[in-house]
Amino acid sequence: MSRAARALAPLLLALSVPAGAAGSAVPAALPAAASAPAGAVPFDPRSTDAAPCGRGLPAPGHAMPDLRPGAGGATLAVRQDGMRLCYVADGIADAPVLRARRGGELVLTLRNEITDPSRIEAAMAPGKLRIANEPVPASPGFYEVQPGMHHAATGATNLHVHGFAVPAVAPQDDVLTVCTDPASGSAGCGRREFTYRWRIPATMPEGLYWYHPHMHGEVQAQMLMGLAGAIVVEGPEHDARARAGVVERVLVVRQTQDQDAGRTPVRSMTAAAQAPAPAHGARAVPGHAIDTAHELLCTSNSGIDQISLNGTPVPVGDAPDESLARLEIDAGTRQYWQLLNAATDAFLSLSLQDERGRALPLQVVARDGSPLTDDAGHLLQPSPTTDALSVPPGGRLEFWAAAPPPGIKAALVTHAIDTGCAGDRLPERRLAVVVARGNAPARVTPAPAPAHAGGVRDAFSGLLARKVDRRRVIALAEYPRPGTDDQTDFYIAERRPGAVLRPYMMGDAPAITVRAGTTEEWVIENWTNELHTFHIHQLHFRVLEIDGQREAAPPLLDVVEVPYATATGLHSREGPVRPGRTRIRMTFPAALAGDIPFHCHLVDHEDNGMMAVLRIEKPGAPPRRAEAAPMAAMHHGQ
Ligand SMILES: [Cu+2]
Repeated sequence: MSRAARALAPLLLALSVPAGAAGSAVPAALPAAASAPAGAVPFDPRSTDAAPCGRGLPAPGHAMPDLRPGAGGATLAVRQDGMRLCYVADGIADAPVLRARRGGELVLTLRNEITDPSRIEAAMAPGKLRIANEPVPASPGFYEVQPGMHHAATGATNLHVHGFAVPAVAPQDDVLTVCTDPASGSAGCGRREFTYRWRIPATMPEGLYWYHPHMHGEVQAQMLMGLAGAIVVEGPEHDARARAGVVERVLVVRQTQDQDAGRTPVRSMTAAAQAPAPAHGARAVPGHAIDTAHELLCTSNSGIDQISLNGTPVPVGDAPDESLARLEIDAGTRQYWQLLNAATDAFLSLSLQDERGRALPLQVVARDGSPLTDDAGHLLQPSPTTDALSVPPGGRLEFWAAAPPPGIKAALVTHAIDTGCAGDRLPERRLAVVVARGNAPARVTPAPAPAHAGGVRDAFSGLLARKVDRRRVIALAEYPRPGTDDQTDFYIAERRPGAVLRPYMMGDAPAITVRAGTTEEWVIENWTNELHTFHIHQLHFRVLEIDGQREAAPPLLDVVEVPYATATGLHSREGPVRPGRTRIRMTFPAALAGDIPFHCHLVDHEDNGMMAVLRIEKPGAPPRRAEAAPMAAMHHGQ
């Protein structure tokens, strides 16, 4: 659950969302505005002084243009039009799909043209409560809970390349010290633009990655206002598909609203007062348990947040087909779809369904940029599935979609998801209509064989075969923020005796330090009434188990769900509350040494504290400088 970005609600209709700008100055084949309602402003993504983020909404099914920076790089400007922010390349305000090569360098200059940070603040300022929240009282046996605070929006922005196995060191993926200042307002970053040079390892899998701002405290606001885009790393598999004439589609789900206005806490099933933790002997023991008696309760949230597909709003409930993207596949063929969930907190659970609700098979190829492989790197080629495919915020899914049988109108559907009693409402929605074009052969031609049929080895191959050097338990918790701000404080902390729950602040020292080359197993525990996720920069991990269900083929991911807690009853042997648990294994390559953020990818949670830093130390290397200069100074100065 997150707080309302109420100011954004009226924006929705005016909001064009992501989509791409061409590498040339000409927008790539703007779709006919044929399906735009009469009277609507025609879509024009050209960025002008009068309309810095262009005009109108793209028609459903809009394909985002590509930007393929050459060796000299390209420039991506962040511009603002009132409550909208947009990525502009070559004069086109249509967040481009960045395209790069495996083993190549992606050079991009980010230029901050934000003119009015107060609008970002308006999107994130919490509502006021009539009755103040109380702090979580200190109780023997429980971890101390420190309150969070509001970070005022600065209008500074930066880029994170989500999923890239590149070091968290400037000019690569350093989100802790690199930022750019707005055209007016804060000058805490000391620069208006920054040139990123991401050196994509030859072993990094080709596939779907993405970019978004990572200014702690205002990530959600900047993303809701328009900032997120896809990155496709190309290589031999893409080349083979191109040679075979396969149609590829990049599908970006974004979120344009996060409304929790008027939510009213109600009795929580997991908020039963917890019996004091059993003390070992009579002496006082340091805190060793999570207080669930004071956590965020169940909430009644009447709103359903707006999401979009490639820039056009996804309707809720029955809606005419014309309001949806119409994705056509030549009869008897299949297409390669790369789907990014860039929503700020909406989970997806995807199926292709016919009109009677029967699922048609989809063949998954990759998740989170990683082809499905076993630990040795051999490609797994699971059969096409009719199971719903889960894509949490930040996650990606690449799959083959075959043309539906002749005469069948199918829909790409995201199913309703239970996010827990304090989570957001996520009803079933149709994202797109999917139909065959032309007359069908009864059988669909097979997908081309993978170019790397023998397998692919990346920085994380062999992870499961390694000895586990250390095991940790990481807890997720959340409590209403003390005072009259209608806000929640979020926490991620390693459980050890005497641990303190403290929301992340820019400049905080690393919470965990590991030596390069070591391997760890983490159990992420969710002690709250809502679904969370775990994401770590730079690294992919194997998911071993979720709530006791072992993964038969542990997937290699960079973001994973952590189920909500359940009430077990006061007399249960395991206590009144059992946390949701996700068990993962990670290794820390020396090539990725640096300070690596890990956090929940419901970005409001990250903004409000559910983030920490892991330091990978190179063996024998002198310790890195601990302070994170410009941004730390900026935030602490508030
Ligand atoms: Cu979360």
